[in-house]
Amino acid sequence: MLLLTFNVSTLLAFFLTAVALATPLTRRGADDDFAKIALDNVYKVLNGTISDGSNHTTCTKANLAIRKEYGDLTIAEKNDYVRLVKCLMNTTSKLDPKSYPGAKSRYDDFVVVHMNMTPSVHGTANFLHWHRYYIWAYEEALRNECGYKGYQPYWNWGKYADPTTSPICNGDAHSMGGNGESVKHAGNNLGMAFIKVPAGKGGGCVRTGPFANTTVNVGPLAGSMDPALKIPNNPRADGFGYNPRCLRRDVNSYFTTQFIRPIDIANHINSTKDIGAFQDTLQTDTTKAFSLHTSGHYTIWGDPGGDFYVSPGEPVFWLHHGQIDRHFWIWQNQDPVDRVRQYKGGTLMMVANSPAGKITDLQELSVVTPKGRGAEPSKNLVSSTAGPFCYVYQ
Ligand SMILES: *[C@@H]1O[C@H](CO)[C@@H](O)[C@H](O)[C@H]1NC(C)=O
Ligand SMILES: *[C@@H]1O[C@H](CO)[C@@H](O)[C@H](O)[C@H]1NC(C)=O
Ligand SMILES: *[C@@H]1O[C@H](CO)[C@@H](O)[C@H](O)[C@H]1NC(C)=O
Ligand SMILES: *[C@@H]1O[C@H](CO)[C@@H](O)[C@H](O)[C@H]1NC(C)=O
Ligand SMILES: *[C@@H]1O[C@H](CO)[C@@H](O)[C@H](O)[C@H]1NC(C)=O
Ligand SMILES: [Cu+2]
Repeated sequence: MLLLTFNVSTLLAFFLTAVALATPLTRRGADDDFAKIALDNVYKVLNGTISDGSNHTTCTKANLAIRKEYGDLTIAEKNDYVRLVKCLMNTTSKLDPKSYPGAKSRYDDFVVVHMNMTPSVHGTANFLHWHRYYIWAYEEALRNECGYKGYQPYWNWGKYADPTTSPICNGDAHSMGGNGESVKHAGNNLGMAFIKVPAGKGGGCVRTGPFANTTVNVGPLAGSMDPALKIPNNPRADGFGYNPRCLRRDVNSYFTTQFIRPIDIANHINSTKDIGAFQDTLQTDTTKAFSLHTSGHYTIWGDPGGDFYVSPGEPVFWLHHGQIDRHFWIWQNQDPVDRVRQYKGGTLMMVANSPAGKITDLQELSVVTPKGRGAEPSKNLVSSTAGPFCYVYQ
């Protein structure tokens, strides 16, 4: 149900029953219409009007978590989120220091798990399902290990044509930190020789906002910043050595003004009914356009944000992949009966004809597996209101 207006009695009912309902967004584009359809369909799945093929016994409207856009959080909510991400950065690692000398904090544990799993969770059948579990594990770590009371926020790419002035990266006290310091540096072709992505106005260390002077410990492994910046190499070939250096960014509007506008997001949601095509076009750059996934990552760029393996070391990673998960959720829930359980694709990145992924394949999170959980088969990760999950996006 979407509450378009509040009156006194609905507000009272809201507080008395403590049922949090997602509230509609201000419409910015066709992508918001798709988001509304998705939310309405999830409510139908929860009240049994339609079935997405999962068991929703333990997830009800009453205990549903609502993930919000970062800019829609209150100042207190933003401050809480930032404080507890910093808490995770200041909590001791559970990894073996002999194998992972660079992993100093629980936050680093998440980065290491992504580095280890990169080839089996990108361009594969489980890309969206594994990352959904991974983001949820991070939300659980913030809540259970640091006492966060809220839920994982996301970054709606289309909302900010200039991300440097957005509530996420404007560098104020309630942001996720500002752009990097302005330093002279070259852009990068991101592997597409025919497109030279220009350098943005940052490129240096983040010096403003809550993540000013944040230290990155592991990597780089596949950095994409100008070598002239002389970002120190990791002492180990696997990137797990201790390599303390500043968090860098080159927040730019190159992608937000061409490839991840509201219309691009809407068109992608509406482009296919097939999960194979959906996940491929979400990740694959063409001669005409960078994909939504690539565009979000390189809007923040920097080190480690622009590193395919180490990118979760950039705190905005979690907001970007929150939006990737939301995008998947919106697409699935245009037609939950048909789409939620679709599962296609291989098991190894860049390996054409690698063995097909199966919906029973186990998704592992190693040392960042949430308490009381284990490896989960993908079939438990297809619905945001079944298996370990009970959340929707507002
Ligand atoms: C189920 O939820 C949908 C969407 O909010 C609503 O339109 C419908 O009336 C509900 N049906 C029942 C039986 O509760
Ligand atoms: C759904 O899950 C509940 C709680 O785990 C269980 O009691 C019930 O039997 C399940 N229903 C089906 C149809 O599998
Ligand atoms: C947490 O912060 C304290 C005080 O700044 C510091 O001494 C300690 O080393 C930090 N711990 C970790 C695991 O980062
Ligand atoms: C960050 O480090 C720079 C250079 O060492 C220093 O001048 C600045 O005061 C620091 N800023 C914060 C917010 O700690
Ligand atoms: C979605 O695509 C269909 C054609 O497949 C088109 O008729 C419809 O207008 C599109 N909707 C939006 C909102 O773009
Ligand atoms: Cu990833």
